[in-house]
Amino acid sequence: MAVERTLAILKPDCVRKELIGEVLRRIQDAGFEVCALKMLRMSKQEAEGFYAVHEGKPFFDELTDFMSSGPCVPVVLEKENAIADFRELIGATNPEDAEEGTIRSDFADSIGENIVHGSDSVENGQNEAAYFFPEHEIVANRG
Ligand code: FUP
Repeated sequence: MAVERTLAILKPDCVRKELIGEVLRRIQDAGFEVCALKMLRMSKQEAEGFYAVHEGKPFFDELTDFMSSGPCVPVVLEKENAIADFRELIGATNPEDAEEGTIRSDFADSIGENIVHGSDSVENGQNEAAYFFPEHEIVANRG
């Protein structure tokens, strides 16, 4: 299986609930390699850019308000089969539908405030990582 890159974002609710350490622990325990991370607060405009694919949807304004409401922690992760494995680890978008034991099932309050983002394709994993990090800040330690 190929090593893939995914972008996780520990969202503002994750930071507010003081769950950064807990969520990163779960991610590392699941075998993901942390290749870049930082804390920042997105402007409304940056959040709109990140979620441009959802522009025009009824939840777009609320989503981008929430994502710019406080600091978040973007994290570049690598692992074999990272895209699918990470989405399995975090669970369904709506925590009510998320499998027991997943991060969203355990920690998220609602579909809008669901603790963590994960890329949904290999192409988006690359593009979303580049939204936050220049390539020279993404460091893999394998081998
Ligand atoms: P996911 O890939 O699981 O993060 O989900 P989507 O890309 O479909 O949605 C991105 C974000 O939009 C979700 F994390 C939360 C928000 N959203 C809503 O608030 N309501 C919806 O009905 C769908 C998504």
